[in-house]
Amino acid sequence: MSVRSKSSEPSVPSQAPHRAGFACFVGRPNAGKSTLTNALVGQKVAITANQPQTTRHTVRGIVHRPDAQLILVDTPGLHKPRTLLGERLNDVVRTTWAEVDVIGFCLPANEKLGPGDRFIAKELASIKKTPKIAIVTKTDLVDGKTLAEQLIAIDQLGKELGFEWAEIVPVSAVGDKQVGLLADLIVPLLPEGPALYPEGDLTDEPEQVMIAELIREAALEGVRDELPHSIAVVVEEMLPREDRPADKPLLDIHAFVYIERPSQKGIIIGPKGKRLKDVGIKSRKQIEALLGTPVFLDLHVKVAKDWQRDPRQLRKLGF
Ligand SMILES: Nc1nc2c(ncn2[C@@H]2O[C@H](COP(=O)(O)OP(=O)(O)OP(=O)(O)O)[C@@H](O)[C@H]2O)c(=O)[nH]1
Ligand SMILES: [Mg+2]
Repeated sequence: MSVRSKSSEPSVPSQAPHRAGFACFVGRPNAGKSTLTNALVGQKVAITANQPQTTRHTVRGIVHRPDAQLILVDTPGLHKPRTLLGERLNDVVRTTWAEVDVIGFCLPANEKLGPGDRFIAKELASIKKTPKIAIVTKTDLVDGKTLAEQLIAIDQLGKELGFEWAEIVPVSAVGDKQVGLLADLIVPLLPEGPALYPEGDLTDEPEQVMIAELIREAALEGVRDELPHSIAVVVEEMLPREDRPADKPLLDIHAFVYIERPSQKGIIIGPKGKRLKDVGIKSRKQIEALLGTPVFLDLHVKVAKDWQRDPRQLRKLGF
């Protein structure tokens, strides 16, 4: 086992060759993959929420360093699928980990290893050629003893399955602990080569998708049970408002918030439309920060009956 802490941080030799490559974060839903991706990139490229299955497609976040370009591929949480959407998401994760140079398996420090983690670890064990780093997330939530026990359990899990973790690294994305160290440990595992993305690019997400995600993130806040899974957002149109003076532009964005059943409409809209209005205000601020221009956000709620289970609806919603 090689648990790293700051004191054992490897120093990068000045003549080290430039490296560039891909590392994906996998793990159960809610393990902290997207929060860690954002912390490493230094900007929000993936939405996060205290709900499982927040991430629904792979999101690339790009870390630029003098010695390397590290492309992080944040993936949807791997889980037992209950819907066609769930199956599609799991397929996406498996395709991704077959294509990357390093796999980062995220396990929250504050939850004991469970069947879900074992299931993922078992699948990872069959990918022999790719180095696997175990990342213990959310270390700010536990004391030293709990963390130590978790590190030992993870080491043991690798041994049981017949492989050795390349590293076991405890991090806290929220507390900004050992996030830089994690990048230092991944970089030497990347192939030598020139940068793959232009300097300054932090993600390759299309603007329209990022906007839809920011709206979904705002819509997820405070909803419970099945509703988070039922929400999908699509940006239908983005147009600069006509007849505006050049120094006072306004961008009109029309978006639909989809739900699965008419009965969910009232919850999303809220009494007298208040909830939807709040979602609009909150996401508009973030969209304006992202685009650097004032925005008029027009949100409509629409029912797409049982879209998570319907192949045609899934296709329409981009899955
Ligand atoms: N205290 C603490 N909370 C964290 C940390 N990292 C993530 N969280 C919280 O854990 C929850 C889940 O985080 P996400 O980053 O959305 O988790 P995820 O693994 O991407 O989840 P899915 O996309 O659903 O698979 C959010 O409420 C985060 O704020 C951390 O380092 N410390
Ligand atoms: Mg996520």
